[in-house]
Amino acid sequence: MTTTRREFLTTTGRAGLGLALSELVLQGCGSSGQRSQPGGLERNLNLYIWSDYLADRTVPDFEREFGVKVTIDYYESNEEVAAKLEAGATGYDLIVPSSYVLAGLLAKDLLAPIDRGQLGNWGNVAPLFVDPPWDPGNRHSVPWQWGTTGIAYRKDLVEHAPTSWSVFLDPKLQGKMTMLDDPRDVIGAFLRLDGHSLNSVDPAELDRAKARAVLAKRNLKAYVNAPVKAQLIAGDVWLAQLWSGDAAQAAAENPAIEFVVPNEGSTIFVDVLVSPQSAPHPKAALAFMNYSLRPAVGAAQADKTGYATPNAAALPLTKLKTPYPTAAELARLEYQRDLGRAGELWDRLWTEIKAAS
Ligand code: SPD
Repeated sequence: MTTTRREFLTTTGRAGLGLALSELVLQGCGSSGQRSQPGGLERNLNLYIWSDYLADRTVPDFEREFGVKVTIDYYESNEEVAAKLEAGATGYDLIVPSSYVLAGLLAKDLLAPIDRGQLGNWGNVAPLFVDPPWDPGNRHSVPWQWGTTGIAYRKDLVEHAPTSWSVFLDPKLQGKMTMLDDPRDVIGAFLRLDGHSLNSVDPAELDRAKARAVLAKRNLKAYVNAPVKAQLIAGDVWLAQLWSGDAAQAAAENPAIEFVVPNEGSTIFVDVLVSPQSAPHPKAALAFMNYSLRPAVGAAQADKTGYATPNAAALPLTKLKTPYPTAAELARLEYQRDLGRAGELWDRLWTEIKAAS
């Protein structure tokens, strides 16, 4: 893996010493110390990220090259990471929420601005993710990976390939289906089924989506996120609402697993690297952001996780070249947006859906 001169200068403040310097510094100070390296790069980084969202070499290669020890914690939902930060959790240097979560965190002044002049690899970001509505000027976030929400299914077990969110209302598949443990995706799917925006704040539209979700719940085995992969692979679950990359990971283990975006449309999401204001190691966080934008790192990420890369320079290097969506495709895909005050109504409906029998 190569480091550009600009990137190297940014992260170490020195030219020409590279990997050897990192290794020397590590040997000199021990791997757990908090002293910073030459150039001010701290020696630790605390990453809080979705499960199954890292290629095998992403973190070890960063640690070795930059002389930074990375500690990783995992979460399974946007609600989990947002709640933790809003409750005052400190210690994280980087988190990876979906783009719509930013508005709430920014409103509470929980995110640190990024000095993009320090991101030598920024030019690799595809135009679709530059100056986006969720982060004007990309002041606080770096895109990590993007994907869609759809339906993963076992083509050898279900009689008909699903094409609609209405499949979850079909009692023939009772006990063999799951939906995501994610209010935005579950309620959003039933809003789309009725032809509404998955960001609706209209109480009547939301009531109908809730009623459908409650009906569907009778047919579900569970609400579950990433761990459903093993159940699909084993055949305990035949059909699951799932994110594209997790579906691709399952399909890599069992080729009878297919993934479809329903005709009514669905979510397109981008998860983004952001650094909390309270980050104890802000320079290491910035170095990781810049590292993540290298073409080879982006390509390895896409190939391992099945999620698409927002890195235009990485795309040609990927084995599975997921193209950026066309205008026609974007017409039936929606980014989730912050719901503002209607978030409370969504929370109440989700609580009622979860409590329904
Ligand atoms: N295993 C990685 C999962 C990442 C999913 N992010 C999706 C967010 C949808 N709103």
